[in-house]
Amino acid sequence: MNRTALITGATSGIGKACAEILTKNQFNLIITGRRKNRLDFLLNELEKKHKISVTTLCFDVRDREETERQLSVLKGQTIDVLINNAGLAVGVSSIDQGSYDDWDRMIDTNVKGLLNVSKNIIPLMVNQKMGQIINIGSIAGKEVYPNGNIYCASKHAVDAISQGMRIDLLKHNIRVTNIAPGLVETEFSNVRFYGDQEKADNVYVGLDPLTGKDIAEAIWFCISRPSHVNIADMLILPAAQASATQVIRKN
Ligand code: NDP
Ligand code: 8X3
Repeated sequence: MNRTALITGATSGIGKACAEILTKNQFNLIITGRRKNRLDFLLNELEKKHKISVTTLCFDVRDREETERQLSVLKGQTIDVLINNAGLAVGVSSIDQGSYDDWDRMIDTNVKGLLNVSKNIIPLMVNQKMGQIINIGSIAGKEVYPNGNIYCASKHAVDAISQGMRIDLLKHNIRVTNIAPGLVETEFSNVRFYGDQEKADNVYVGLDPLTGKDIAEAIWFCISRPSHVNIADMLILPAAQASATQVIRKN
């Protein structure tokens, strides 16, 4: 029987690449995001290519009531895997210059949004007596870099939440994995720089960044392990990156 995964933030980047690799491996999917046209497009594309079913749920993970309402349609379904991927960085500012609005967007999406989704899915997994949760953290959850302050704080929170989930859900046979990527070229930097594509492109100039597919393949490795194996934590960097601040660029 096909297994089922729920992926948040599947409309681009890492989440979309996860949707592609999971359907290729015969998973049925529930994909979420705020951009309905992209969700619909992905549904058509994936269902055409593979003999699987895709459900789309369009909502903002920051909206707790709406998240609960949308996810309530899943009651009674088996959810084998939850990929908590939806997230973003907004701005690159020194702590004394940052805006409340940017801080709220990051904390409300990366931390509270992840919790809003998890709170609705974990009870299903507890009932099933099995499950796997993949939280997308970051190298920014392992290190802090200049002007990364609140984004780093939000990803350190994801790292801590992954550890807490692993401890508390042990008795329920729910495996928890924290994935911590370095530089991945997606829409991430475009969002971080408020749509300034030139600034976004500069982040990756002179180096080969990771792709969403690289991260999705690592996630697939975690998901495809036998049930007695849990990959607890994975830091994945481009070969040109040694730490959050150390990269080597070609001239
Ligand atoms: P993208 O911007 O390409 O994708 C982000 C996804 O998150 C989109 O599908 C977006 O969907 C969704 N999303 C953002 N905000 C919300 C929201 N409020 N409600 C619902 N969905 C939301 O970036 P990435 O693929 O790179 O990012 C995915 C994850 O990976 C993030 O958690 C990010 O922090 C993390 N990460 C990224 C790295 C990188 O270098 N790119 C490195 C390390 C971690 P929509 O806009 O349709 O709502
Ligand atoms: C995204 C990677 O280095 O921009 O989490 O924080 S970084």
